[in-house]
Amino acid sequence: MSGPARTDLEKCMELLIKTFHEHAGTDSNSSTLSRDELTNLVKTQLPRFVPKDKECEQKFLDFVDCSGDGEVDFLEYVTALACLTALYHGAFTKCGQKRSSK
Ligand SMILES: [Ca+2]
Repeated sequence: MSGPARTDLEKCMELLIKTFHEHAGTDSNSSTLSRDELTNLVKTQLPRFVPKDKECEQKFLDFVDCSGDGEVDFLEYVTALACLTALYHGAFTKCGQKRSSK
């Protein structure tokens, strides 16, 4: 792609897409993440968000797989990441407020 250099946010978007396809392509269906592929993606790419126990892991997987079909498509993946980013932003902002109020 020509034109101006990619911004950090554009690079971030490309990384989201690349990460999805790298993990979705490890079984016969490369257009969705199976539960195993999603679990592997979270453990390798989002270690801070790995559920603490099997029950939490199941709830997390159910949350990401909105349609409940056992597969996570790209829209479900980016929606879950947007939600996690919002939570992370909230925690990050609270930490910043605590630091600046001292
Ligand atoms: Ca797959």
